[in-house]
Amino acid sequence: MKNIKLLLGTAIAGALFLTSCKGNENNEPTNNSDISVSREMVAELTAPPHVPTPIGRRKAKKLKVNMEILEQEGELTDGVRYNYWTFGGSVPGSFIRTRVGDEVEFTLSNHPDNKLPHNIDLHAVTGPGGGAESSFVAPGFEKTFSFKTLNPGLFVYHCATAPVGMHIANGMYGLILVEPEGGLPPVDKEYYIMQGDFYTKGKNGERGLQPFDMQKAVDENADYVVFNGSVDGLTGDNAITAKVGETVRLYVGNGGPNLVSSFHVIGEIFDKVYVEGGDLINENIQTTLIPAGGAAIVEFRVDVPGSLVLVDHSIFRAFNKGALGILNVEGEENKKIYSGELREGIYLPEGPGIQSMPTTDEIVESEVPAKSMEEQMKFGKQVYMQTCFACHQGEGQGIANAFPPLAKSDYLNADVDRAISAVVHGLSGEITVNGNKYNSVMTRQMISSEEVANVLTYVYNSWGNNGTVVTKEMVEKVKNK
Ligand code: HEC
Ligand SMILES: [Cu+2]
Repeated sequence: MKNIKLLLGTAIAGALFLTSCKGNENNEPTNNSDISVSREMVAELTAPPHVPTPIGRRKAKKLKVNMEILEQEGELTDGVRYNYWTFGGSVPGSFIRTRVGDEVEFTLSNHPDNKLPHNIDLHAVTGPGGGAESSFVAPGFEKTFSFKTLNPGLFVYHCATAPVGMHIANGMYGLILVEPEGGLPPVDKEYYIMQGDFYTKGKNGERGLQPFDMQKAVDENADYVVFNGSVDGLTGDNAITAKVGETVRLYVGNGGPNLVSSFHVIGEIFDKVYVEGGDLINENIQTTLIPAGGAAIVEFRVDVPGSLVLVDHSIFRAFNKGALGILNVEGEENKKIYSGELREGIYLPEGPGIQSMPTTDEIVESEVPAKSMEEQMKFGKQVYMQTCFACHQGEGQGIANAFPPLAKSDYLNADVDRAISAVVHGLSGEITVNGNKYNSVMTRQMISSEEVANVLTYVYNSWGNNGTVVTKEMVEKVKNK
């Protein structure tokens, strides 16, 4: 009943809107080009997941945007290096925040150390190539062009230098927000997230510096699909945060180059979605589609504490290719809204990070063995955060009645071979850990002997455990039993 009323309300509002539109059919789109600008200011640019200060009530201005292109090596996932091409040194590139009527004076500088010419096509621009033609710039040069923001909304920008797909695949995309007159309604937290697909010569997880693979890109066969430029771009230290009761607004873009995102937050419902980043507001949405080269603004209030999990709900991308992020919500439980423990722990049977391929696939032995205890702890932590974390939790505390603790676990500390076996062969049936019974299944973890040794060494040397050091040889022995 309520819904019908709502629908009717929307229909009536829609009809009104249409008629009012007709009233000024001619001056409606040109309106914003008549907004006069007063004074000049330099735009604040931010790296993801942050966004610049809201526009609020500020008047239209001449807004100077200074963007530097940097080609730089970075980490796509643990041990996997990639030569990123960036707008402003991050993937996605710096967030640009404007309002309708701003006169943007855009200076694009191509760092002298770069190897290639680049340019920028901003979807917020009305003009040839979205600025691409006027901004084409060789290494060691800069170009300035200007445009007026006519349409409010959230827009993608990207490099449009041939081969365009390759420039985008290497990370050359970002978002520009054009706020309406008076600004967007205030919220408590705002974040910047962008999905992208990556194509590497080596297969998923293969270590070393990985060159771009043109054929895989043409075939749309992505090795990685990630948020904010890398597999851990939005997890661990990069996770975003909010407090119970706060309203959260996410500016979500999709750089592609190929894949469309089915953007979803596990454990939340979007109260509002600005569909495709435009004026249309949809309400009570579970998953919103974000096209390659498109964006959406989503808003929700966080009501209960826990870790919300951001995914591309084309779900193998989330669990096997990296399209997974975390929003940590702190605050008081609200049993009226949700009664259980951290619900996403149970929903994520495969773990939050990159998962190895099914058992039919060979386990790739990593080539770079840990050279010291310190390195073993470091590599081990990486494996833990990718593979074990979702079930056994960040501090090894587990989840009551579902996943046993690894912290101070008597089961773990009593028998190292048994612990190795749990990881390499899997574990099922009733076990007792610290006096509590668990009767569940842990599947065989598809990681190399080296990684098993590292992760168990990390576990044994964390959270009050007995300090056992596990070697690759010990793992192989259990494997070959
Ligand atoms: C999909 C969830 C899941 C993942 C991922 C997972 N485990 Fe487990 N783990 C379990 C469950 C469930 C049990 C208990 C199995 C049972 O009831 O027989 C368990 C049991 C264990 C135990 C023995 C019990 C204890 O608490 O000491 C160890 C050790 C262990 N896991 C280590 C790991 C390590 C190391 C990783 C990462 C490489 C990992 N697990 C990944 C679910 C998981
Ligand atoms: Cu480029």
